[in-house]
Amino acid sequence: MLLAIPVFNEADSLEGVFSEILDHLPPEIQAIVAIDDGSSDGSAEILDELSQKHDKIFVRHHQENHGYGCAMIESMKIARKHGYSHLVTMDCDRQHRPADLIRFIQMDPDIDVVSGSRYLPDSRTQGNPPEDRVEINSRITARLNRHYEWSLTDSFCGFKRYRMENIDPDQFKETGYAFPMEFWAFCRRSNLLIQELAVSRIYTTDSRSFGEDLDRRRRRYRYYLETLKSAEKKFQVDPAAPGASTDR
Ligand SMILES: Nc1nc2c(ncn2[C@@H]2O[C@H](COP(=O)(O)OP(=O)(O)OP(=O)(O)O)[C@@H](O)[C@H]2O)c(=O)[nH]1
Ligand SMILES: [Mg+2]
Repeated sequence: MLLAIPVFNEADSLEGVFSEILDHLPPEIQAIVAIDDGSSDGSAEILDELSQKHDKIFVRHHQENHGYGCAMIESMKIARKHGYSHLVTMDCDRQHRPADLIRFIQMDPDIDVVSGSRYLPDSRTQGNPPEDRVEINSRITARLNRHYEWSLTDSFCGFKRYRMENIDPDQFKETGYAFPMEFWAFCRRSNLLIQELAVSRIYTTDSRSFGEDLDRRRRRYRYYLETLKSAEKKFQVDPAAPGASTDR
């Protein structure tokens, strides 16, 4: 199993997060790859040092920032190329608990996508997410559930386990934060088996807030929805369920 960690300007978190990962590293995880995406805050150097010290840690550097989705696609390509059956992805901004890694690994290996959820009754909470995050997530999640007859509770969690056999990374083109939209449309088209797993919801700082500006919130929602709709077209997903025309 491969663990991939997208990194963009996380110098303050990296040492702490990696030391916790190494403390909790299940033996099933054979390698850890960090995708440093043009960080300019010293993250690149910290990652290089970590990889020099630990055999299991590898780093890919991008000279320029290509986006979160690009790092996800690249991680999948690495997993495929090196023959890993499963890929786990985890953020390194202290919002995911390395102690939860083992729980992803213990899930039935035949599940195609084990998707972390911060909104299940068993999800432990620490701090409160910005209200716009909750709103956008719940609207998009409801839209997916309505059209696909799913029962997801969190469609934007980056803590996931992918079984690579049925996932072809060449199918994906979305390089930004809307990557999960393209991925869910693909899951639906390919009828993948998805199961959520309760993970912690940790928001101890609001410095990441995109702001409360309604226009920006609406723009972000539209960007997610448009990405989802164009992925549905590309993958010929039939959004036949009632309510399809009510989205704005
Ligand atoms: N490779 C890469 N990683 C990124 C990029 N943007 C963010 N990341 C990493 O992806 C993870 C999630 O990014 P966040 O910006 O925290 O996204 P989020 O957790 O969905 O949003 P918040 O709720 O604001 O925390 C972190 O580990 C980031 O360092 C990017 O452009 N490229
Ligand atoms: Mg985050």
